[in-house]
Amino acid sequence: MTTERSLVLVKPDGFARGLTGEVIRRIERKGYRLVALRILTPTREMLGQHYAEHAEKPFFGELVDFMSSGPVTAIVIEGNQCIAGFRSLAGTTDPTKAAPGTIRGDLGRDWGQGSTENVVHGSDSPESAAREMAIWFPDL
Ligand code: IDP
Ligand code: MG
Repeated sequence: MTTERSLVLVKPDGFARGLTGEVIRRIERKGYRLVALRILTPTREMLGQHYAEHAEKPFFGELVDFMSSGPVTAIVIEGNQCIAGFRSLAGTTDPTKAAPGTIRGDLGRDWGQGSTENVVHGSDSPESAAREMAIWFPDL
C-alpha cells in the first residue's frame, strides 16, 4: 500500500474557463481525497522553483508568462498511488495528442502556443510532490 500525496494545479487556462470544478469532480470520482486547496496567482519566483527542471528549455519563458498570467487552483490530493493515478487522469502533456477520456484530452486543445496551455499540472514522483507541496502549501 502506497498512500501518497500529489500536487495538482488547475492552470490559468483551466481556471479562466471555469474548469476547476470539473477537474475536482474527476479527482473525487476517481476516489482520491482533497487535502488542501487554494486559489492564487503564482509569482514568477514560485514558478522558477516549481519548474526548475525546465529552466534551460526553450519554452521556459513562455511557460512562466502563461502560468503567472492569472489565478490557478492549487490542490493537494491523497490516495494510494495518486501520483501515477492523477498523471493517468491528466493525460499526456500535449493536449492535441492527449487521449479522449483524459482531462487534457477532453478539456484541452492547442490555443496557439502548442503544449503550453494544457489545463492541469500533476506531480511526477514522490520527490517532486514533496518539493512542490512545500512551494504551494508551505504551512501544510
Ligand atoms: P507535464 O506537465 O506533462 O509533466 P513537462 O514536460 O514537465 O510536462 O512540462 C511542463 C509544462 O511545460 C507542461 O505541462 C506544459 O505546460 C509546458 N510544456 C512542456 N513541453 C512544452 C513544449 O514543447 N512547448 C511548450 N510548452 C511545453
Ligand atoms: Mg512535468
